[in-house]
Amino acid sequence: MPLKLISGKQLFAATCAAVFALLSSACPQDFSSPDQTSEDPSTNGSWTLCADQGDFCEFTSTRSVLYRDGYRSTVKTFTNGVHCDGLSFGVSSSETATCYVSVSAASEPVAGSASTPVAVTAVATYDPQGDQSENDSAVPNATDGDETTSWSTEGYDDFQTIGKDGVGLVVDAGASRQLSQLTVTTDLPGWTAEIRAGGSTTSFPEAVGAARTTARSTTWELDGQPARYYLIWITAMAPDGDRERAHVNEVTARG
Ligand SMILES: [Ca+2]
Ligand SMILES: [Ca+2]
Repeated sequence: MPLKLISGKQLFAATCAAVFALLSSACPQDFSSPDQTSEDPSTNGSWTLCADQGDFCEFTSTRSVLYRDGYRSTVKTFTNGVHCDGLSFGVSSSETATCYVSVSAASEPVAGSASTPVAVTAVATYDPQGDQSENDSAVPNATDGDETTSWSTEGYDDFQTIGKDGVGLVVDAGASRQLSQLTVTTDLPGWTAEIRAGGSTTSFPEAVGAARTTARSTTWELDGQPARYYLIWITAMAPDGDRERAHVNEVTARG
């Protein structure tokens, strides 16, 4: 076997594995299968320690944050701080974990981060303070892959004065999962929406993306618990001829 420098933790892991094997018992998984080893922030000047497990890692703007548990690291991108726990990073929590924040603001997803496209399907509308429907037959247009087709709200004369908090379009992530971004394209920019999440197509208890006024393409950075259904909760319309509406041409997401 070639001579190889190993760290104290690797030595501990190897010793642990040997001892536990003798005892016919299982080793803690983190020590026996280091399958997610990546950066070591303690030897890399681009990271700063920001919180221990359970504490809040505070920062402004959008940064990469590294959750380090033993020699296993998981990197995700967050905006304006994040709780340092496994839930935030999609891994199991460890009492000994620590979080590191990138020194520079993140402009692109960090190489090796978990951000990947997630297929979402528009499945329903949401009009709880109205007639419980909102151009339902056009729902498929929002995720048909065709930028020229869209789902639209109904036409309103003056949405702000009719007594509704909002109307929305529901997209299905296929299973409960944590989305990091939701992007909407529209041929009618200027309406405002926040993103909410829930376990059914009729209840969205958690706000996961702050209100934004749309451009032709608008990306919400999402921060919340895993959920299957995500609601584009439209709270202000854009002028559309002599009425007000919101159009959603396409919805895409990243995990
Ligand atoms: Ca309606
Ligand atoms: Ca479309």
